[in-house]
Amino acid sequence: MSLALVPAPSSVEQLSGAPFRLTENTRLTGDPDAAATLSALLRARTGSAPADGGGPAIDLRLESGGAAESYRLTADEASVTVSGADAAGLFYGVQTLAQLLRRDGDDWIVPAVRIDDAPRFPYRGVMLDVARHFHSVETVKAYIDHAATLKLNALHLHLSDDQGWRLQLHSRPKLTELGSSSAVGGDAGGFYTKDGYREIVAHAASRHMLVVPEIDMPGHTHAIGLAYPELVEEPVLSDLIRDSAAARGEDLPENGVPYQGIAVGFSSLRIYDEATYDFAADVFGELAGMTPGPYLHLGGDEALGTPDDDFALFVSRVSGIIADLGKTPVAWHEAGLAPDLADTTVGQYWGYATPTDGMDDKARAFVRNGAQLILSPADAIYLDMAYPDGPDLGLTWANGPTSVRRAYDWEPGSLIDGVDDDDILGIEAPLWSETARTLADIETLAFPRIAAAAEAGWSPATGASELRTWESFRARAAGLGPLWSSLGIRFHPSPEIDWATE
Ligand code: TNX
Repeated sequence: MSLALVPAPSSVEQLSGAPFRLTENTRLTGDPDAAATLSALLRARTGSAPADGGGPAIDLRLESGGAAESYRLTADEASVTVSGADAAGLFYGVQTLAQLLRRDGDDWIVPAVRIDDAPRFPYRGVMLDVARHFHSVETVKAYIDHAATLKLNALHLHLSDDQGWRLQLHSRPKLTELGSSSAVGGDAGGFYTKDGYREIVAHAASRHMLVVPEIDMPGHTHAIGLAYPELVEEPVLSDLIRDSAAARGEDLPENGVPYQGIAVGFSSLRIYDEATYDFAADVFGELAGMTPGPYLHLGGDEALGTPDDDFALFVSRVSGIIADLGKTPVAWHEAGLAPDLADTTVGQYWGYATPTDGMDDKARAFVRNGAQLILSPADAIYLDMAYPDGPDLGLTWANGPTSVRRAYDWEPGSLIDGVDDDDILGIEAPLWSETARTLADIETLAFPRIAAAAEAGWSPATGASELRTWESFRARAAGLGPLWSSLGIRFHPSPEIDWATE
């Protein structure tokens, strides 16, 4: 029987001996943080957590020397030992242990096993768009908790877009005073206070997750104009924008009026006004001070309202502002060909799994500069795409609805010609929130496809492990249904997977 482990570990050996049996006498020993994490998982899954019994132990310990985020887990009849090379590795070993637990009659057991595991890529992210629909601190914390069970370690927050600005900044108070109250479809907006943002960052850190804040520029900036009209151009309304807005029955964007539609690519900051760069310096400067992680994302996607040369000039300057703050800029792949981009800028590729329209050229340009890429192939791991068989939720622009199988069937090392593992910082599964209003919407769109993304980021390359096939993934994911349910994750019960019921 295959063990329900996702993402697939680098090495799993099932041993022939008897399993470890949890009893009321089981002891948890070792690292207190890891013990607290395990207790919470055990309580959710089994209904109780071991007290301080005198019986066989589950020992959780730090043992330096291994690769970053790696762990080893051994279980037999006598004991379970999880040793992490660092706190993150130990946390991931504990997540694996929770996935191994299964019912045996009235008991809970851990099969006899030896696992050695380490991530393929250092960056394994999810993105949440809190601009199209605002999502509360509590919602974001729940998503962090659930994503971290899959060994994902970065949360990219898309904090601003045409529909709203979502982060309080003392340097620019009008952004939230005037630019935060709207959202798609006339729904309520909202924003994070500085303390709220810090709470998210701290909660993410407690789950070994880094927060990567994004302020999208120079397009996707309509809401900035509600606060600081002098910074923005008039909307550029292409035929496509007019036609699609009419088809959806939406109003066209108009400066000074909150935008509630879902068109993209009409807004732009003023490129030849120094006030724009003062603004970028204020915003990223204040954000740098609140963000312990190394990355600040400057956006750069779909700036269709900004002429190409102006766009190149803008992203070059703003990447320089971020680099001068001592942070590593991240930009969507469109920025790759800008001639004077800060050479540390990480690119985020959002083209298809089979690149079109030269998007791969733009992505390769970051690598030529000497930087790395984050891979987010839209028709595979854009978690906001509809399922072929799901609820009425999600968009379809990326090659139609996205099945779980399509989310799984791509390989980071062969996505973009000339981009090898060394050029890849990692993968990220974005979830844009045009249709996602609630935590349930977010989770239904994300799970189970987020598990396929996690496997692309963590597990050995396709072909390098017998576990890295759709059939294997399908069987392993099936076994996670009961764990996800016990954690309160409202996953889409996709008919592509034969879900275990217990
Ligand atoms: C594209 S791809 C976007 C977002 C939308 C999303 C909807 C990219 C970097 N930007 O502006 O929200 O599609 O799926």
